[in-house]
Amino acid sequence: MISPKMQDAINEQINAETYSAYLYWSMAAYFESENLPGFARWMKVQAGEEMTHAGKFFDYVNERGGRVTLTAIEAPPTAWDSPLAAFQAAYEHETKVTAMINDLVDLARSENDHATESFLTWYVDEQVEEESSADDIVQKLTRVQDAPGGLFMLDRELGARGAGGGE
Ligand code: OFO
Repeated sequence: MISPKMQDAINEQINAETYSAYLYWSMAAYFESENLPGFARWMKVQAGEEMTHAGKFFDYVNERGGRVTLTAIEAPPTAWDSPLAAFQAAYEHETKVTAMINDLVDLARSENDHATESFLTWYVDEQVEEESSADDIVQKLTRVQDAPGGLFMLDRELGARGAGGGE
């Protein structure tokens, strides 16, 4: 059985992961409004991944005999100054999520909850990928900033996400 403290902390993380999905949906809407459907697709795929992250926590709490409680999701921003600003915000958001996952690991350790510590390993590894994929696009956007047409080429590349074009 999971401790009430650990359960509550994971419930907060379910909220955070759902907020991530909401944030990326909002970024998808922004990219759609900018006529960048490839960027929008990338964000929609990312939002789907975030719901998978929330769902894995949801199932885990239940598996350990805990109780999932859902709380209000904060409204995300709705616009960014540029595609680069949006991806910088995504990268910064992921570094915050990494810190939250690390806090959960610390809590699992202090609770002597080996099962949760082991379960969280997947998220620790996933965050490395989350930060790196957002940062990769920040770097690419920085490079194409002054190149006309570069943004549209990148849009084509990002539009391949989830269509055999890699995650
Ligand atoms: Fe769930 O990894 Fe992003 O936020």
